[in-house]
Amino acid sequence: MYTQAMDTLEPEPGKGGQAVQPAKQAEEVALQQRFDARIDAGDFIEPKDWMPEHYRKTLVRQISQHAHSEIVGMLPEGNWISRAPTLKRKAILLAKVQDEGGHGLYLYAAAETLGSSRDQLLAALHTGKAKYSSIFNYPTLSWADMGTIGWLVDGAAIMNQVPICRCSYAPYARAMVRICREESFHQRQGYEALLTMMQQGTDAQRAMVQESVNRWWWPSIQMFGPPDDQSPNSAQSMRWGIKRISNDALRQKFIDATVAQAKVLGVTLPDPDLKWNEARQQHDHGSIDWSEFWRVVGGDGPCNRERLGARVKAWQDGAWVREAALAHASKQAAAEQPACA
Ligand code: FAQ
Repeated sequence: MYTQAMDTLEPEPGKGGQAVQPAKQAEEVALQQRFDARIDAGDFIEPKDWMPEHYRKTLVRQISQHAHSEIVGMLPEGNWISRAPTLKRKAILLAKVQDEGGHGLYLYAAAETLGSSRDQLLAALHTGKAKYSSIFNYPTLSWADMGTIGWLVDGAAIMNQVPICRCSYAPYARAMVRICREESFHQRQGYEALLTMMQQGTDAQRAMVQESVNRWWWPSIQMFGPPDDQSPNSAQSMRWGIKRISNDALRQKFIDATVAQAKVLGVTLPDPDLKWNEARQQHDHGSIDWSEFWRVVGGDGPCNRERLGARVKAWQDGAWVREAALAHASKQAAAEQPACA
């Protein structure tokens, strides 16, 4: 009869399995205890440190989904670069979309430190196995959407991402510090673009801004993920210090901050139940359509197929660049080999 322990641990070659197993198990337990103690003490974990397999997998899942969101997130805005109304707005939008590509690269690099290759991560995106943020499956229908994405989508992204600067996995935390600085610029440029249209624009431009806010409000507050009691990953991720603040608490902070900004802008947030609750010192809000959220996450949003199709095409079209880069790298390596006497 095999015990479960004998099933899971290989005996060391040349040694009696029975004697070695307890030693190995004791070592695993000690490593786990040391890891837990470091997490409890607020230490950062580096790539070469021992970590539980589930911690590694959770990080690869979250960081790669985050990276995918950044590069898929380039698509709805990239769509408007050629139609920006002025050279200034075009330059800002170009820089912003380029920044999102850079964020994707930092994040793929952080995920690679956990032992998954870039090709594996991208294959998971292209085959629909890996998720990316629900928000990027909505279409950009007007120029005002460029301002609203900056204000609401980048605003929600910052609210979610600032706590990740203190994530227990150091390479992710370090990437987030740089990313958050740039996201802050993104949020401001969006707000400023909307403010310009609201304060100096025509009635048609003000109506365009309001219509855009009406479409993006609910998807933006869904970005924080499902309610805490329906979030399967939250408890463990909070325990490990990967997530520092819960989905619902971040969503509430975002709503509270955004109401005041909407007042200054002069737009109405499309939720008749949104009001200040004196007792809670927070805003109450209407119920969120979670069935729509899960539909979009499951692949059936307005633009899911188009977004994934664009990413797959970019990967296929770029094959010659990857091949050329690899050929160049191997030529360089050969040239650097010392010549034989
Ligand atoms: N969309 O148990 P939880 C940006 C999935 S970057 C799609 O709560 P978790 C910059 C979740 O993956 C925006 N799927 O999961 C930009 C899980 O499925 P799985 C991206 C979602 O991981 C701006 C399942 O639901 N930001 O915007 C979503 O603990 C403008 C159960 O959920 C990040 O990725 C969603 N919204 O918490 C770019 C930040 N929400 O994997 C261009 C880092 C949940 O078990 C233009 N990520 N799911 O199959 C996080 O903070 C977390 O992963 C959450 C989800 C909070 C997103």
